[in-house]
Amino acid sequence: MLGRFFKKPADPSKVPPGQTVTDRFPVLTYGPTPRVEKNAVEIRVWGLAEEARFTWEDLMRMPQTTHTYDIHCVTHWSKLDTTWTGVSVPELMRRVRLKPGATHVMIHSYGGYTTNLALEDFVRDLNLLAHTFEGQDLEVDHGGPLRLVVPHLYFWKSAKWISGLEFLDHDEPGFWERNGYHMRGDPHNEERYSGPW
Ligand SMILES: Nc1nc2c(c(=O)[nH]1)N[C@H]1C(S)=C(S)[C@@H](COP(=O)(O)O)O[C@H]1N2
Ligand SMILES: [Mo]
Repeated sequence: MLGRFFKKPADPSKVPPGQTVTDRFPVLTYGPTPRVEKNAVEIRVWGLAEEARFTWEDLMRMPQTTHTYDIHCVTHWSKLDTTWTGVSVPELMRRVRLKPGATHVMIHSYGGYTTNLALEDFVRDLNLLAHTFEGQDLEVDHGGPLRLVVPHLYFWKSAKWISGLEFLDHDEPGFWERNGYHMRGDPHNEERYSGPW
């Protein structure tokens, strides 16, 4: 039987439609890779929240969480059972004072990448500001020292080299969303692209 050639047969109910499971970890970066030292990493908060800055040290002092889950790229690969460690978004958000009316967040990255999320997609226990992948420092190509991981949406929402959170009272497209990707990006509904094209 073919099955015995696969180390770890994928449970098809876990794999969203149109996705193929890979054991590799492709790098998908638009433009140059920014290099930021750990002790230079800061998360700036502005918009509909009291302005704040969280340094690398601040983040390391927060409780750290490890999760294992699947990631799904809009270019049709999925990787199962990836293990990430970092600060959970709700843990960070306990230290952020939102202003009335905030409904969305624009995630900003070193290098200028942006991506938008509704607060209910952002503030979830499984979402991490991750610095560790499979027990090792996150490689710079994969977003090290610090990236967002939002496993329930396509992986372009998981901004690498995260640098800022801009809270908004409306939804706005980020980099890929302005270039035709879906505003939300739920892989189980195949929310890959938006618009009539
Ligand atoms: N800052 C930044 N974050 C980014 C990207 C990027 O180009 N720049 N690419 C996104 C896309 S399209 C994907 S699929 C994932 C890829 O992450 P990986 O390179 O670790 O596989 O990162 C996302 N986060
Ligand atoms: Mo992607």
